[in-house]
Amino acid sequence: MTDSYASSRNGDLSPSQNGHAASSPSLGPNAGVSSVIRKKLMGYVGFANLPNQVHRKSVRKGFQFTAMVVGESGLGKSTLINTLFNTTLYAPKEPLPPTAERPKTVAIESIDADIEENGVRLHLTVVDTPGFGDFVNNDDSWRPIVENIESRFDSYLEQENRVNRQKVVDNRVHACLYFIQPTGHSLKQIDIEFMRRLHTKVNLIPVIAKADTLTDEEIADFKNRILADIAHHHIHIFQAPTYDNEDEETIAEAEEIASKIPFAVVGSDKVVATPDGREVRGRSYPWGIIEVDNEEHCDFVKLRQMLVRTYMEELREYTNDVLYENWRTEKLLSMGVAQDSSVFKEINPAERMQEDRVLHEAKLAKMEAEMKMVFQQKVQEKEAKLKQSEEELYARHKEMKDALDKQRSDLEEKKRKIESGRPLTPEKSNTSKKNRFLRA
Ligand SMILES: Nc1nc2c(ncn2[C@@H]2O[C@H](COP(=O)(O)OP(=O)(O)O)[C@@H](O)[C@H]2O)c(=O)[nH]1
Ligand SMILES: [Mg+2]
Repeated sequence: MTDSYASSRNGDLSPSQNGHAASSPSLGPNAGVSSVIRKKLMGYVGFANLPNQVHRKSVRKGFQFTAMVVGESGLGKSTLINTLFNTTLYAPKEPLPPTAERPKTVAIESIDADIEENGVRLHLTVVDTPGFGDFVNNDDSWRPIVENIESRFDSYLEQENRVNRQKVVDNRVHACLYFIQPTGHSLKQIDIEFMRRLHTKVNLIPVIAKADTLTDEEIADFKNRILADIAHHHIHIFQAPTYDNEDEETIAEAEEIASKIPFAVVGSDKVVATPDGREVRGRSYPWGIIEVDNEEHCDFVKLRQMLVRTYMEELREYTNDVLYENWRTEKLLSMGVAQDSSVFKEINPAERMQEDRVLHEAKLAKMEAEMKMVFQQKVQEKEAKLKQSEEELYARHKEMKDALDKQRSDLEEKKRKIESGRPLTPEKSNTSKKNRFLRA
């Protein structure tokens, strides 16, 4: 399905209005740095053309953007998508006959469209979630949606791990428009549950559906209560980053957009004639006409600016750098593939030293224990040896003592014989020698 539209009013993708390319952090060497030294150049260098280079590349490749719409049926999701991209992405739907078999779960449907405007191509995918919140029990309505978002992450991860990464198709959901019923009260349980489950996986953009059913005052109160609920439940909705090297106009625009969240929107793909003779996209009521492109009437224009003109690139970047990256780390960890965090994370030197010291101490303790063990072993060996030689010594000592005892008894025997006057039997030469000496 290819639709081409080139209205100058909606020139969101035209090169001259391409606000997001110039403010993309991947371009700005100053982005994110708080103390930027501003210098005057002495002549023309040429890098001012950088945004155009990136832009040209993107124009050649085309932009790929995936938006998801979630909300109870009949809140105007399909109508708003048609209004946003000014095409009939969704054909008018015939209401189901009362006898028709109705689906029992949230279905996920996606529609692809190539839209071209002033030579810029946008490959748009819209993921619709019919059935969300339509059942008696909606406790698990969020589940198929989370699964869908994660399976898109899965497919991207799988492509990233391929050897050939030339043709990576990015099917990840870059933004999720969450339609809040215009009750004028506050968020419902199902809204809170959905946002709590999804806010770490997708850029959430809350919108108040069919805002033409509420008065200005009611809308202002409702917005405040919604924001309070969101803050109370620590839900993170998409916030546009701000760069400090931006001009006042851009900053003012960013503030203006931020001040309208949650956007109170009205959708219509019909053109109606106003009493003063203009042809506008809007809804006609007996008491007047509500114009979707009129900022006095609703926040539709601001929502479109955020989604298409100003922050499309930021939404894609945040999806890739934060949401997908967190999911990937968690996934790898759960698979037991521990990422060496020291490679990726910034290192705090004090923490690092502390870690090193603990490691070093553990190593020392281990060495000490080993040395003790070796020492004890050696001592035991030595003791055993000593014991053995002691026994040997003792045996020898006994032997010698026995021999001596025998000699003494022999001598005493001899002495007794001599004293009794019996002649000595010449036994040994040394005794006879001794006797000779004695005689001399
Ligand atoms: N009052 C009002 N009605 C709307 C608006 N947007 C859509 N509708 C109507 O609401 C009905 C359901 O719209 P649809 O886009 O099919 O809702 P979906 O089920 O959320 O996709 C249709 O009759 C629309 O004409 C709106 O902003 N205000
Ligand atoms: Mg629909």
